[in-house]
Amino acid sequence: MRFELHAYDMSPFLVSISLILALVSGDFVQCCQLDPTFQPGLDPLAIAADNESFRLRRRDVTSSLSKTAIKNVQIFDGYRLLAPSTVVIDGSTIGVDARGAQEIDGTGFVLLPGLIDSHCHPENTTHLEDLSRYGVTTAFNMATFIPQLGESLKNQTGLTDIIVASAPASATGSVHGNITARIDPTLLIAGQYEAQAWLDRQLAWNPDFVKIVAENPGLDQSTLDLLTSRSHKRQKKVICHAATHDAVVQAMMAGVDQIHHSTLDRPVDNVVAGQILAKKQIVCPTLSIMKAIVAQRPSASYEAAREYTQLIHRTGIPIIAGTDANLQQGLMLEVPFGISMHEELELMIDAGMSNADVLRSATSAAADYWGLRDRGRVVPGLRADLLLIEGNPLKNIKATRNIKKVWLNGIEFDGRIG
Ligand SMILES: *[C@@H]1O[C@H](CO)[C@@H](O)[C@H](O)[C@H]1NC(C)=O
Ligand SMILES: *[C@@H]1O[C@H](CO)[C@@H](O)[C@H](O)[C@H]1NC(C)=O
Ligand SMILES: *[C@@H]1O[C@H](CO)[C@@H](O)[C@H](O)[C@H]1NC(C)=O
Ligand SMILES: CC(=O)N[C@H]1CO[C@H](CO)[C@@H](O)[C@@H]1O
Ligand SMILES: [Zn+2]
Repeated sequence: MRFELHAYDMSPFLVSISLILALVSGDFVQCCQLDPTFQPGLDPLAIAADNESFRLRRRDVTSSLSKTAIKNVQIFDGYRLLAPSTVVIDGSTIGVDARGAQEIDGTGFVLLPGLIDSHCHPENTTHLEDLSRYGVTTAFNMATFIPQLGESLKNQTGLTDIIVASAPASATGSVHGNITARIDPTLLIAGQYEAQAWLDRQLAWNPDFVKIVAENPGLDQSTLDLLTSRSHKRQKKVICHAATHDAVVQAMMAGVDQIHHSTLDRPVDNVVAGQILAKKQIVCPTLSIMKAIVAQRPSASYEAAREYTQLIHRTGIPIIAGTDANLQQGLMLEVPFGISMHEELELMIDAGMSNADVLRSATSAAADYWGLRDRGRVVPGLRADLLLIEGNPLKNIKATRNIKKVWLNGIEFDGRIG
């Protein structure tokens, strides 16, 4: 590896590096390089404090909550396209009664549930604004090394709703472990005997779910199994990073809830896919970052990732959309926030999914498989997380890029759209 950074430097830069490397386990260790001029040094606690002050400054944004009726609009309700009708945004939820509402003519437009990016790494409020302007109303932050930073992005009024992972569980001496070691070596797991203490420490700050890493060398099967079963006992979902064939098999065997990324070496076979299906596991292929990795490292195979996704879908395993968006100066594997979600939808279609399945994977299916009952569909009573576009995304998925308006929990995004 080329990284020469200072131990214990807790810069958010390192926080991000760790997740990108998250993708380069096993045979792909040399995939990324840093800009040699990069100067680490941002203080994550200062970012957290700033993001908290941003939250306070925006308190008044809630006053922009009002009642709006979008008339004569076609609705993709999370499952299918419905004939034109009226949708009411009443405060922070989708309402029923259009009386007294400001009207918007929705003729020629399609209204969708706000998009859900099931895998990304936002760090500051600019990232939230970028997600918001592209209609991503919920995003899952897939690695939280510093709880204060994770928490500081949650519940920011009028911006993307962020749901946060634990720190990623990784083994001493693994690719991920070596990165974790530079951020906070006390977050490493040296062997199964340390797994319970690691989990207790993470659950103490109450992350929304637990993230673990399957890689070789890495955590052994019994440690992955233990982390998974103990998390389940504490009612936490377990999401596993797996970017190679063998890592996917490990994640399957551990019984995790979701397997993230796609295989960059070779796809799994029908037998493994059948086992993933039988265990009711969910896959999030993150094709956007797989593509970014392959562009850096030609010996990694995008075709393997694509075939893997195709087989997963053909087998009937539920798929949810995620990008692995992250933005860090100096890092060669950047995937921008928000716009990447629209690219991801296109890549999933290229991997054999129908337009309707792809839209579900980014709305209703994502909400269902994450257990979010308050969103993901255009139904009265749910959060008014909505995306108004021009054009029919069931005919041409690129229509999701023609964004007209975005509402986040009932608040219309007031910055530049798209
Ligand atoms: C989210 O923020 C709003 C406005 O600041 C506040 O009223 C609400 O209690 C917060 N909700 C949570 C779950 O923190
Ligand atoms: C992690 O770092 C150790 C010590 O520098 C090194 O021996 C080991 O090869 C590294 N592991 C991987 C998988 O790169
Ligand atoms: C957030 O980080 C990006 C780099 O990814 C930077 O360009 C932007 O200025 C930062 N925003 C804030 C508010 O610090
Ligand atoms: C917009 C805002 O206030 N966000 C803050 C988040 O943290 C960064 C880094 O410290 C600040 O520059 C931003 O001002
Ligand atoms: Zn990631």
